[in-house]
Amino acid sequence: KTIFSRLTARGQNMSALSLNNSTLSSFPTSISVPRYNRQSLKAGIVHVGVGGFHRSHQAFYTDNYINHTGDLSWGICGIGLREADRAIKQSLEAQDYLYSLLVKHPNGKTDTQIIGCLTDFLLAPDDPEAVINKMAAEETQIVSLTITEGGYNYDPSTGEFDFSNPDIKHDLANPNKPKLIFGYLAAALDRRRKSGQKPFTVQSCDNVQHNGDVIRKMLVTYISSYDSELADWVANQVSFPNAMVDRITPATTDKDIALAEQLGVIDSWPVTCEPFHQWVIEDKFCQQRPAWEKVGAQIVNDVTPYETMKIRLLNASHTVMGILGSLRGYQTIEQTISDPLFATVVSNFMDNEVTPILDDVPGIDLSDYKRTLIARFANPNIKDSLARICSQSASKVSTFLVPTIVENLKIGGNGAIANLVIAAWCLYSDTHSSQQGQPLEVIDDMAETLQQAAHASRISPLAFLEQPSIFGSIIENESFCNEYKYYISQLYAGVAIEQIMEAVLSSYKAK
Ligand code: CS2
Repeated sequence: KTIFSRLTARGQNMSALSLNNSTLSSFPTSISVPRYNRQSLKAGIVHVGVGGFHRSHQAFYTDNYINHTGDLSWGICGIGLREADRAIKQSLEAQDYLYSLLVKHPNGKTDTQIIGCLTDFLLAPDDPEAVINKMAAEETQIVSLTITEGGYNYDPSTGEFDFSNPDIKHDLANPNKPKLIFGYLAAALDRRRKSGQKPFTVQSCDNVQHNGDVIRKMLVTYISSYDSELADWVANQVSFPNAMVDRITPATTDKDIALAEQLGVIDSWPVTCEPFHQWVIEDKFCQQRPAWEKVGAQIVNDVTPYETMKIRLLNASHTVMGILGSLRGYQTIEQTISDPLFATVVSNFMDNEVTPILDDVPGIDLSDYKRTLIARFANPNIKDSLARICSQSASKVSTFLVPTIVENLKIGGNGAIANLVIAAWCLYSDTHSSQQGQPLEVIDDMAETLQQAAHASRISPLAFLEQPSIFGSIIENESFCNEYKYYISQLYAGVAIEQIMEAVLSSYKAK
């Protein structure tokens, strides 16, 4: 949606104030505002990908940090790499880079916090040079990323960098006008090295297992293809901390814009989120960093057990509910988890398919963690749409779910629910509709390829699995395939997803 259609959504509050520097001091005390001098902020952080999640998570932590310490060196300059980011640029620009965060509690209460730590926004397609300069600037100490699971450009079946991507070919041929993150980081780091400056830390905030290690490997591979000296310098001098990030952040709707106004803020793009938030960061920064631990982040030596737990329990359960719930005709996570059958399937998935393959997580009781997850999913005030959850499922399924399936196959563990989800995703990708025939909004860069592969299942039931970039080699596992074929035949025969779920649960009980 463009900012212009957003501005047409209005609430009913005559005393609501527009959001900009001049109104900041006039908000009522029910709305918290930055307590620091925004004009003196320096942008120590350049952040790529200013979506809702960045605004509810890293920017929220950073704003709290600045409020708490008065340290003004950690403003954030936002970067959008795609033309589609123009709308958020326009919205922020018109509001002096301020926005409101609406924290929605299960009891219906909403807290409003105006976040002030964004200082600027650059749209890369308008001026790639300005983006490279900004990253290369002395004051930039961290370049952080939320570029989504797909943005890391690796082939999940091999874990290797995908040089066949046409945008990568473009960027290698046009190093000063790149499209993707690798070209920007490479150009900026090259300038820093040549001018004798220290590099910045590259800090990933995506739901990718070992996100720091992955971005490091991809970037170094990319640069090695044309400049081995720079590649060595990056490998040795730049740090790439791994991190686990967590806060459920639904897509902003017109209702949220109206709600912000009712609460007193006229904001063309507020962000809504749940109260829960967690950030576990490895302390590997080649330059300074904000002491985010002062406002609740956990700094650890090894983030692996936390990120595995979070991705495989939270994100994967989201995918389970997203796909099964969509076929059933549900619209939101909360609606899906309120159906006892779906709640039971999700708990069984977590307990029987994921928990057995998780390592111990220091300081975390997994049963509590799972109970909290169910409560978070059920927050009636958070309307997290299944369309958001199912968007870019190709990269989500391969990141969140396939590793669990593969590990269970290795140890002979349970995998019936994950298997059913893959079969259900095939039907979903084929028909783009619920089982009752309501059309589903499918947002996936791979939608067409998925649809073709899914459609072929009508003749050759395993066709959908013949996509190694998503499923690796699970098609070679006979017992997986036999079970999968059964689900495919049921689904294509029109058997209701609830009935198949019931059957899976009773087979669990029988075991
Ligand atoms: C979701 C995540 O997009 C998804 O599939 O699972 O956006 C999830 O809400 C966040 O990772 C929560 O931290």
